[in-house]
Amino acid sequence: MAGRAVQKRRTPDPSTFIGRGKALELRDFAASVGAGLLVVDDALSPTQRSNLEKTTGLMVWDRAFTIMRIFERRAITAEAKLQVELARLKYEIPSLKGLGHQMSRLGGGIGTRGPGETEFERHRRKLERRVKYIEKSLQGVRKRRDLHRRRRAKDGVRLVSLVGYTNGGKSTLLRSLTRDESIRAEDRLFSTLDTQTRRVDCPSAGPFLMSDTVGFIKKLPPELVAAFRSTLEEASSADLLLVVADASSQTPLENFEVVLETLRDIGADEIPRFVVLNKIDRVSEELLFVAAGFESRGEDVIRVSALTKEGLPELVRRICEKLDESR
Ligand SMILES: Nc1nc2c(ncn2[C@@H]2O[C@H](COP(=O)(O)OP(=O)(O)OP(=O)(O)O)[C@@H](O)[C@H]2O)c(=O)[nH]1
Ligand SMILES: [Mg+2]
Repeated sequence: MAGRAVQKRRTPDPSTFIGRGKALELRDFAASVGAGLLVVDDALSPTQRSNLEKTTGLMVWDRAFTIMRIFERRAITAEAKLQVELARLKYEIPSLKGLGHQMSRLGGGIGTRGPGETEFERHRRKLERRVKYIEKSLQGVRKRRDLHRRRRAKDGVRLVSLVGYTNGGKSTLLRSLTRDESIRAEDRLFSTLDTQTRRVDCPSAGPFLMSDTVGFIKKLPPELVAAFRSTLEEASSADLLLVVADASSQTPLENFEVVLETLRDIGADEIPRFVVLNKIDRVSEELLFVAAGFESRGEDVIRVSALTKEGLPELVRRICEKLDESR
């Protein structure tokens, strides 16, 4: 990153969001350090984005687009790829509308439709057909998943879902519990976009399934939430949720709020849950404080380190106990 700027305004500038003066300042700064991309940590309208690009001469990404680009790079399975593409199309089509408006104005005047507009209309229709196609394929995936879910319920297999803010350690936890090295866990945002399910054995009772899925983040673009809905909804059919919280985060309770909001959104906030306070190997005194914060909200906290495996036997014991209780 070449630099960072903060703009304080009472209201965003309708035409450039940050204001023309600030935009020119950024243009000069970018030129002096050789930067080519401006990332804005908020939502821009298509007009603001294009005006900012014109004024600064930089490529401009807003928060939604940036998160989408990260998702795009992380998507591995066909389903995740389709979901990201759908989100991107839904994000781009409205901005094309703005463009079409400009084009028709340019070509208009004599009462004929400009050649630009027809070209644009064709392009937009093509994108809209693609949206329809993707939505249909995703529906198929959802149906198959429903079928699995019903079969699982019929066979009495219990499901525990890992949820939580991105980078909290969900995948690491699943990897440690199952000793499955093929599960990817990395120090970056949205390392997991797909659902992965593994079997975990209870010491005394039968096994249960544990599934890991996409992490949550604040101000996730609505296009992405919509596209990843079926993946997020996996958690709503669980018998027990493990909300993984990073004890070493600067804002564990704020992140937890975001997670709760998402859980409410997908109808999973009434499912029994534990807060798994992870990464305790990275904190000392503060831990008491963070744990107390969760406990004062009535949460059942279990402290672990997915990395050093401290607390994991206790976690499994508590999970099995809970599943047994609710049987
Ligand atoms: N020190 C420490 N690091 C951990 C622990 N658990 C996970 N990490 C690290 O935290 C980072 C994120 O871990 P992941 O397991 O990928 O996190 P995640 O919740 O699956 O993240 P997303 O898939 O992006 O939602 C990795 O660099 C892990 O090595 C832990 O208990 N202690
Ligand atoms: Mg993960």
